[in-house]
Amino acid sequence: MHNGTHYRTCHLCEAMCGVAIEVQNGKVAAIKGDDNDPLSRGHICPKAVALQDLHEDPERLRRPVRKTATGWEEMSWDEAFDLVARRLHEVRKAHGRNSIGVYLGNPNVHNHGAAMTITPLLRAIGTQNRFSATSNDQLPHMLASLEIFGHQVLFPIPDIDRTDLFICIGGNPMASNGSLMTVPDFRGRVKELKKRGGKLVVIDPRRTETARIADDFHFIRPGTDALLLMAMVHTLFAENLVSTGAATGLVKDQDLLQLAVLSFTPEAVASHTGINPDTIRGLARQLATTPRAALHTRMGTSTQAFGGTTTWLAYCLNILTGKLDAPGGVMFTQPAVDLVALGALVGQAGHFGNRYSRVRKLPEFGGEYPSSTMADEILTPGEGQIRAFVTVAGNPVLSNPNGQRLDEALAGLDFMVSVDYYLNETTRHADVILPPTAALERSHYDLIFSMMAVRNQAKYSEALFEPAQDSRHDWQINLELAHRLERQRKGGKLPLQAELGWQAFKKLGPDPILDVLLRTGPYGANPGRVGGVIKPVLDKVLGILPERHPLKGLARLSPLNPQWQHMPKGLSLSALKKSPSGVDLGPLQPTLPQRLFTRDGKINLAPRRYLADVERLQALLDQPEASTSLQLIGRRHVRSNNSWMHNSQRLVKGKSRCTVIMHPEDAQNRKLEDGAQVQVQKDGRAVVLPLEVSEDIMPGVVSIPHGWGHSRPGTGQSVASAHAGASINDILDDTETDPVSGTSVLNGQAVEVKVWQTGAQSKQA
Ligand SMILES: Nc1nc2c(c(=O)[nH]1)N[C@H]1C(S)=C(S)[C@@H](COP(=O)(O)OP(=O)(O)OC[C@H]3O[C@@H](n4cnc5c(=O)[nH]c(N)nc54)[C@H](O)[C@@H]3O)O[C@H]1N2
Ligand SMILES: Nc1nc2c(c(=O)[nH]1)N[C@H]1C(S)=C(S)[C@@H](COP(=O)(O)OP(=O)(O)OC[C@H]3O[C@@H](n4cnc5c(=O)[nH]c(N)nc54)[C@H](O)[C@@H]3O)O[C@H]1N2
Ligand code: SF4
Ligand SMILES: [Mo]
Repeated sequence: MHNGTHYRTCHLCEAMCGVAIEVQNGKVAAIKGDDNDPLSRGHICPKAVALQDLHEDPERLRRPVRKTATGWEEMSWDEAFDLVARRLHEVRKAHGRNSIGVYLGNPNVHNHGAAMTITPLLRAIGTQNRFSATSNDQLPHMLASLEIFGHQVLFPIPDIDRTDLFICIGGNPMASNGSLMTVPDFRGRVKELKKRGGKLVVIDPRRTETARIADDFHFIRPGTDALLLMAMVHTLFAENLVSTGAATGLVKDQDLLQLAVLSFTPEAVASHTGINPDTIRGLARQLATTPRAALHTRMGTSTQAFGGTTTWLAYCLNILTGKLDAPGGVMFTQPAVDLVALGALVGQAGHFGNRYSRVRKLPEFGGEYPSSTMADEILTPGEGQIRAFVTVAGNPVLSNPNGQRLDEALAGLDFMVSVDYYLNETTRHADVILPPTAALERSHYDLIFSMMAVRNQAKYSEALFEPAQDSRHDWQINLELAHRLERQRKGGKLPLQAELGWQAFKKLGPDPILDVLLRTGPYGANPGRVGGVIKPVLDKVLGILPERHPLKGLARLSPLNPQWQHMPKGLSLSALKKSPSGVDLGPLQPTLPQRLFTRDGKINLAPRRYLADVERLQALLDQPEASTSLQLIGRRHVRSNNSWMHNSQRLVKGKSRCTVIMHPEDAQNRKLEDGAQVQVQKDGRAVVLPLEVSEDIMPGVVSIPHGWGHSRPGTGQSVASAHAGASINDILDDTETDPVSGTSVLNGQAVEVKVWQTGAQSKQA
């Protein structure tokens, strides 16, 4: 790369901020926000500059390494691929295809090359024992989208730039920069909302950074959001506030929903939630009577005991108040690469419960079992036990509940390979680590987060630096492994046709495919004159075909789709290269009813699996409100990114952020002082960390961030180790899952906190 400014998208979180990276003498000289990026408008957060640290980190692995009796040893790519394919194949041959487990981590969705090549790799491995970060994250949203709209990634996204009321429950976009809502510069957008006379309301067990800029804030007891939302739905029906707007005529089973909420009056749920009945009614009324309003829920409502049901109710509230598909409400996006339509075309709209995990009988979702049962599947002997493991861009020892148990499980495997560029708490168990190129050495296109952006846009970034000598991209690693595994399976040789296919894919890579997807998508090639001739004929043909005919699916995807005729056209890879700051595709547009993928074309308000959970909610109401133990919740900080950006000195410097926050009353009751080292424990597992006493957390609740705990031996991140912190997931129980969705309960588990006594301290006392 020559000296000058390079424009790209920061790939670290979901916000897709445009960055302007200045290069001098072949090195990054400065990283700033790109004012011309149509979505982020110049905004970046403190993590953006760490893109440089990540790139230059001498501890980032650059060559394949294998574990030997005397330590890690570099090896050639060819040797590494051969070894991995051979070992995996041996395990598969000896113990069956399900004896290999796979875990896919979060960064896969920030990497289009990886995302496009993971399917061939999974197919080549052939196992049903697949896991990912999804079940520790957004699974309830995917399930609700599947059940209600018929498609697992058809998410209703808050149209924040036009809303007048934004109700945020269990999300902290001031720290996270948004999730299932790609919203760079949340603060700036809230400022504009307020300038229009709008309001931000936050509901959270902690007075978060987002709560601090809110107009109204309410504490809620962890895990009781479903009760609050039931009572809000109750209020809508009781006060005749239901008005479904654009969804009118499309909604189904509204009466069943009305019946389900009957006994959940605001009075009935007040003491359990900690929110008084008038406030609950007020929230429902405001949502109903503000024409442009959106209710948004995220991690705190998703990864908890009622994650599935809470998320369903949140969807219902937006639908019942006419906010779905309405400007300023929640809307479906129309991305340039329409993975929703594409997914439906290839039969990937989603499925749930098609099979159940071996040990705990938990349901698959989209072909993956809940990650909370990963350790069970490795540790429990019997047919189908996992003996070899593949991790791709994940650190489940820190990100999965009961990380200690998983740590032990991974240590006992016959073979493990990790595609990752850090030697960390998880990859230290690998026999071979295959490190991909650094992010700045590859091109970037946000396939996934463009689907969730608060404004339609498209942006492609070319690689900033030439890949280091003898390095491999993620997509190259995935394809090479897949290819060799397929060959092994076929006894060393593939039929010519298949062999040619693999060679072509490996030669092409993801970008030419991206180009085709862009050209054939909604904003693709201009149909022009040809279209003028073909279109009327095509329309007639399509008119007589049944709704589910593949040709109809194809036409839906083509730029000829009448639904897309008003959209700007001409997107292709080369067009995007000419606009390195990105192309604005306008505000979100109404898309109902075309965008629905349910069989009957309806919006399903009362799917049976949620109705069946109402009984459990009723039981929650019958339990006593208070307990003597504390409820543990998580938190995020703007300078931290899950488990893997802690090797940047700039990000971790200063006071440790890995603390436990507790309300003064609870501290006093336990005779604990601010700054003391305390022990947080559950079922015999414990972590020790400093106490932060604060009024900003609800009494009865404590909070610890995740992704820390870098003190395990044998890792290769010295900065992170020097700022180790402790892992919340070392104490969280992996048997606690939401029965509706299989999602891990990462928020609201009961813990005890007491003073940690070192030898010296106990003598003093
Ligand atoms: N208690 C608790 N646990 C949680 C959460 C919580 O809120 N509380 N949050 C959950 C959520 S939302 C998520 S998404 C998960 C995240 O869980 P994981 O995805 O398991 O963990 P990460 O910390 O994101 O680790 C990412 C790994 O990918 C590597 N990596 C980074 N970029 C690349 C790349 O481009 N290619 C490759 N091959 N590797 C790369 C990093 O080195 C790191 O090892 O954690 C979950 N766990
Ligand atoms: N800086 C930074 N940004 C990130 C990440 C990061 O690690 N660091 N991770 C990225 C990823 S992978 C994701 S998935 C997103 C997540 O994005 P968010 O969901 O916005 O992230 P959190 O900050 O975990 O917000 C969860 C909130 O839920 C609250 N909460 C906990 N339990 C409950 C409950 O029972 N009810 C209610 N109502 N609230 C509850 C917590 O107090 C917290 O404020 O962030 C992304 N962005
Ligand atoms: S908010 Fe920060 S980490 Fe996220 S994309 Fe923007 S600059 Fe990157
Ligand atoms: Mo996540």
